[in-house]
Amino acid sequence: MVLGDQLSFDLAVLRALDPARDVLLMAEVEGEARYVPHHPQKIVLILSAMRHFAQALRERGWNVHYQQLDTPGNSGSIAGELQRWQALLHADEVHVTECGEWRLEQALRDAGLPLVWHRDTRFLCSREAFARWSAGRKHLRMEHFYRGMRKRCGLLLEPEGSPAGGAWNFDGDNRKPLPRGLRGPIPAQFAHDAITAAVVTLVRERFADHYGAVDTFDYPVTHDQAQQLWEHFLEFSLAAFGDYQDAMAEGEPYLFHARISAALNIGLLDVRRLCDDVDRAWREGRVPLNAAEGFIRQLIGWREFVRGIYWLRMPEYAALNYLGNDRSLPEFYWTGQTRMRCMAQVIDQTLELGYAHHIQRLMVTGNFALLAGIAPPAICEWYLAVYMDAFDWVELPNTLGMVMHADGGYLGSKPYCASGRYIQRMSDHCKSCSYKVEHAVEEDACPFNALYWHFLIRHRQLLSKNPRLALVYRSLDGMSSTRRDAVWLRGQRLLAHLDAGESI
Ligand code: FAD
Ligand code: DLZ
Ligand code: SF4
Repeated sequence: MVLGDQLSFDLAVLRALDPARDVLLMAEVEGEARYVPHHPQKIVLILSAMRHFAQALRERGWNVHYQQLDTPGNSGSIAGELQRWQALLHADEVHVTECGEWRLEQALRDAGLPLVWHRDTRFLCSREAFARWSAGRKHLRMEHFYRGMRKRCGLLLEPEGSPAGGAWNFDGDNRKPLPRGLRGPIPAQFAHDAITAAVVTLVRERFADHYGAVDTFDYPVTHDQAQQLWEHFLEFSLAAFGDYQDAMAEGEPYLFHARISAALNIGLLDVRRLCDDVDRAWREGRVPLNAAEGFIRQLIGWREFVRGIYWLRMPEYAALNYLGNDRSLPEFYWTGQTRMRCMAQVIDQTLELGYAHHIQRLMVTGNFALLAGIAPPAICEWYLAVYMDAFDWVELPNTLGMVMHADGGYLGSKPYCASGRYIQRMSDHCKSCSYKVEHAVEEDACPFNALYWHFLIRHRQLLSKNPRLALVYRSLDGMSSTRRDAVWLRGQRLLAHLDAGESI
């Protein structure tokens, strides 16, 4: 079996099997598109990339049984297709590579098939290696994991093994707001060929009930196209990636970000090659160290770290709710209909492109969900549905752990809560917002401000002992009681609007 996010020529099952003897199964199934309401472009990406990959495998001599979504008899689920084909082919063994999602892996284990599992070697740290690394540690910190990975992979090291530039992490240099007038490069775009055009038509007809635009799809669907996207990033964006990694700007969805996560997560790019290219670009003096280090940290640090945590802690991880949140997700997350300019900008581009960069996800839509006390399963479902790159192994720890602090600080040492001031510093959204970022309690006050204080007040018992929040609790305590009551009341009013199903 080759799943829709396993489109790599060096996938473990492909290496283990024999094209002269074995049969490959690839299946488009309704169930994978509907278990959350995936963005229509994400469905287009997976189905089009699967069809291209099947074609490429056949050209390499494989016998591929490819089930299209509308093939008669399609059972609608991966497990169902495997059962059907195992019976039809009288297959003695069914070989599968570790799944990206616990849900699917469990469904396959429960399907009564003669499964032979293969490790997903496309990741640099196996599930077992991560479990060994984490054993005996009370708190898992990305920075410690990352240093080990840098050494193991030999990236950005001086000849004697010390970190290039004398430090492991240059994050402090990577927080610059965008200077006025600077814009990101024109993004690489990929036109629809006949396969993609057919899939777009299919998805438009079948998934009209899902949120998000379909016609704006311009993602790479083959390995060659993904490589072009990557080279475009290396040439035009990587040098500025570090400096403006946290910046946000009106009308600039990508800035200097790579936009490679979707292609990487479905197997069209290889993480080790990406890191080697970036290491080389730095050694050849084409990009500064803070850019190269910042980028490599995301890939061998955060990406591998969150995957490790996912497999270490599933399935109980998904049920954690440290802060006891129970609020439903406001409707405007699906429509962008809110007066908050920053939220509207991120949600609109998400519906249009299936993309938002990390700081938009963390500090705008994520921060709002944290401050407003949204129930973790509701916000996790949203992130899993709307982003092109979203798979449970990477989405869940980022949302539940990093954004919502629902694991009580297992993944990150403090919640990334912030007032409107952070968004004002890192973006130009506040200038065109109908709320005033300088105000906290008035009717026109930025909702992030009162909600920020409301969040800190209502979770004082759980959060005030965190040394990384000591400063903010000191400023809360320094507030006059009249002011504190006023921000609390404004926060209460905003939350009441949300509970009444009203937009703010
Ligand atoms: P760049 O900014 O150019 O970064 C380069 C690469 O680093 C990314 O392509 C990605 O592979 C990796 N990376 C960066 N940050 C992270 C991270 N925190 N975790 C894992 N990998 C990272 N990323 C996903 O791939 N899938 C998701 O479902 C996903 N959900 C997220 C949900 C939330 C709430 C948050 C805060 C972050 C999430 N991320 C997710 C991480 C990050 O936002 C995206 O990887 C990134 O925005 C993708 O865009 P890019 O390729 O332009 O990334
Ligand atoms: C996301 C997705 C979608 C929309 N459709 C399919 C599909 O039709 N067939 C398939 O094999 N995979 C699909 N996928 C990817 C799976 O959801 C993914 O393999 C699991 O989430 C496990 O990572
Ligand atoms: Fe966002 Fe507040 Fe700024 Fe408006 S004023 S854009 S709501 S941070």
